Amino acid sequence: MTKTQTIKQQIRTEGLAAGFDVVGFASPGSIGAAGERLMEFVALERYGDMQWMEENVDRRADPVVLWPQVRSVIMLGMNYGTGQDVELGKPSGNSNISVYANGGDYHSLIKKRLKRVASWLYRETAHDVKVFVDTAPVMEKPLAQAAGLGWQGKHTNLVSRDFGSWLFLGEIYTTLEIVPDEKGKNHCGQCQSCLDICPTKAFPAPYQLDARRCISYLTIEYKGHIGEELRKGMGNHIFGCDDCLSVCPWNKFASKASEARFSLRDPADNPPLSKLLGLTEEQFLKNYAGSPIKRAGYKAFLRNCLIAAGNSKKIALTLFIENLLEDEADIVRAMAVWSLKQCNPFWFGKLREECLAKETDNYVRECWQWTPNDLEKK
Ligand code: B12
Ligand code: SF4
Ligand code: SF4
Repeated sequence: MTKTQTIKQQIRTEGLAAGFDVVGFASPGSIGAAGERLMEFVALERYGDMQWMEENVDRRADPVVLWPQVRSVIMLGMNYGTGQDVELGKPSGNSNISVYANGGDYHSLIKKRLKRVASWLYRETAHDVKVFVDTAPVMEKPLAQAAGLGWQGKHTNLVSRDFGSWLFLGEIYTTLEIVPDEKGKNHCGQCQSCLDICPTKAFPAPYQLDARRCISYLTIEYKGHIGEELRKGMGNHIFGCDDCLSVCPWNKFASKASEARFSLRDPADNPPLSKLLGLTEEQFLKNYAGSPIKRAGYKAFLRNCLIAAGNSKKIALTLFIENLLEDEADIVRAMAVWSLKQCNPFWFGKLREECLAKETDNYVRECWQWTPNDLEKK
């Protein structure tokens, strides 16, 4: 056994002891065409409002440009599976919240654990280390595939034979030379369930995602008005979306996460929209302190709930929607108007003149437009 193989086994043991479920090793130059594909993604502006994606593209595209001294990348994955089928989005009076938001913020947990492994490695070998998770300019999925953790499926996320779609990724860059693992082989075959299920048609082609149409982007990252053509597909998704992940046949091998902090919330407990639409900002901040849901921000969260309410077409939500017609944020007012039109077109017609007289925002005014047919739709 060579010296690097011994240290490799020790790192794996440390990674598992720190709470990761899988550990693999890649050479920094092993992500092939991924860098060029990232450039294409940026050139086509598929990142939407995530401006940071067009910055540091060179550094993202190649780990060596990010850190010239790096010799190996240690990829670590943490299972966040629920051990049960994940509900798809649908029109409903209850919300649908992504599985990844079932627990506390995974960034801080993973970062803490990465630091534990990295400081051990530094103490053991005196080689430099850097840790990254998610937001750093690192192409985590191609690196994870290069490190043998799985493969990038047609939905673009990493699929694992052992954990299905439910792995969070984090990585340690080091100046230590480590023999890389074998690259993960693609096992998608003829399947294209993830592409077919996407309710907003966010995949222009297999392995490519247009974030601007992805519900995950729309409900978490995007803070503006959501286009009418996308609203129906959002169903009851109010934070993130797992539809393409949950239909993957490889989930049959997935297991429940051992990490209790990933299952603080019962996945079947999707709060009714009536409750969420009535939250004050203070309650929102208190309810979701330490949860990724806070990332959406209060006003965008209300906007998402209003779209879900509109899709439900439930007349019983009228009062909750009406209360938001005079909200100070135009993204909330606009979706309250749209939602009211879906749930109670008669009441929409009644309030229209009075509200239009007070409304100064052009987009919200447009939302108040209607034809007599709108009243007959219900
Ligand atoms: C930006 C981002 C998003 C954006 C864009 C997602 C995307 N697919 O690009 C949005 C907000 C939409 C998003 C959503 C989600 N995200 Co996100 N996101 C990221 C982030 C920060 C960067 C990803 C990136 O660089 N995208 C740019 C594109 C160009 O990269 P790419 O998908 O790898 O593109 C590849 C393909 O297009 C491919 N390709 C193109 N043509 C072809 C042709 C062939 C033949 C092949 C093989 C490949 C191929 O090559 C490109 C390079 O690899 C990463 C963290 C990180 N630093 O990597 C997390 C990350 C990808 N997200 C993650 C998660 C969990 C999610 C969600 C599931 C959350 C949710 N439930 O709502 C959804 C899933 C949506 C989806 N289907 O991708 C996890 C995924 C874990 C995993 N197992 O893969 C990551 C890795 C975070 C983490 N540390 O765990 N996310
Ligand atoms: S997360 Fe939802 S909206 Fe985004 S690509 Fe997957 S199925 Fe489509
Ligand atoms: S659903 Fe099918 S095509 Fe999509 S990632 Fe899973 S195996 Fe691949």
